[in-house]
Amino acid sequence: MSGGLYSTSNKDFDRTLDLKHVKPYGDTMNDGKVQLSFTLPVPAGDEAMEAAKQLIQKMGMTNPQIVFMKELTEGFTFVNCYGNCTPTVDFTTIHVPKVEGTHWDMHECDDFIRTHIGRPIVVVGASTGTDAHTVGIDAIMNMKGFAGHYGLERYDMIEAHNLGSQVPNEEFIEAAKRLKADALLVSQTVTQKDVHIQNLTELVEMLEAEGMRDKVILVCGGPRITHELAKELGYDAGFGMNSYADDVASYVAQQLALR
Ligand code: B12
Repeated sequence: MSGGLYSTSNKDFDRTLDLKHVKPYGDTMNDGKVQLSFTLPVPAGDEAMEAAKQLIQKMGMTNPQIVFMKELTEGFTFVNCYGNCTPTVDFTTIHVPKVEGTHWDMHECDDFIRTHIGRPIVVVGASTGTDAHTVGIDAIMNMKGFAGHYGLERYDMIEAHNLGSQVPNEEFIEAAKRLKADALLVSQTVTQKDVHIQNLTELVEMLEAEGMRDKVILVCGGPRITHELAKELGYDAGFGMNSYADDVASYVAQQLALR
């Protein structure tokens, strides 16, 4: 096989990969090996191990093995398990909606904004609602950036305002108005009981009520955010894990130029 994603030496070595029936890889193709860990609300001991075994069998796995068990606190047991997954997925039918456009680095983004917009873009970001996680939004906005990608504060042609965490939607909107934001960046990390859905939805409704929704580029991001979810909730784009300042800067600059 020549070129592309599947031209690795492993694939050339093992020709039993069937993209219509993909299952996890442990140490041989199609072995289906899965490692999972969870906590059971029962005391640590043989009965907890047996319960964990039965559970992973009920999850559709064969050859269940409990390889680690520890009492977390009285009445709670943490386990690490291995099992062989039997279901498969058809990789050839998978389609994941993604943010479209050209990806540029910081200098290319600055050049594009200078040439096509002719003024700095105002970006206001925050971790909103009750969410106290700041590391994600800081990774995108702070001067030093994250994983070798400078943050938006470093861009010559982006005026970046990072409002921090636990910013109520009302305050976020007030800041957007005061700063005349072109783009709003919302970070959401906590997804327990779908709190992110409620909070992200509330922001869209409030922006609509203020007549501001169409006047800003609205972007959300976080480890459990997908572009598909963001679009469903009324956002222009969504960025998940492994996204960086240059991804969002490229997107915002191109969108603003289009508008
Ligand atoms: C550090 C941390 C904390 C710190 C936060 C400190 C701080 N100043 O941020 C503290 C200790 C305060 C904390 C508190 C809590 N935490 Co916490 N925390 C974490 C931890 C360990 C790391 C998160 C992190 O910093 N990641 C690193 C950054 C760089 O990654 P990221 O956020 O994914 O960001 C990247 C992308 O997602 C994206 N991105 C993020 N935001 C945005 C925004 C835009 C616009 C764009 C474009 C991109 C983007 O770009 C970033 C760079 O690639 C995670 C576990 C984990 N390992 O992930 C738990 C975790 C997130 N926490 C969790 C929980 C439950 C909590 C608490 C509720 C615990 C509690 N019961 O009190 C509280 C929340 C309090 C609150 N009101 O929010 C859970 C969330 C589970 C869930 N599904 O909701 C996790 C997953 C731990 C777990 N496994 O249970 N936490």
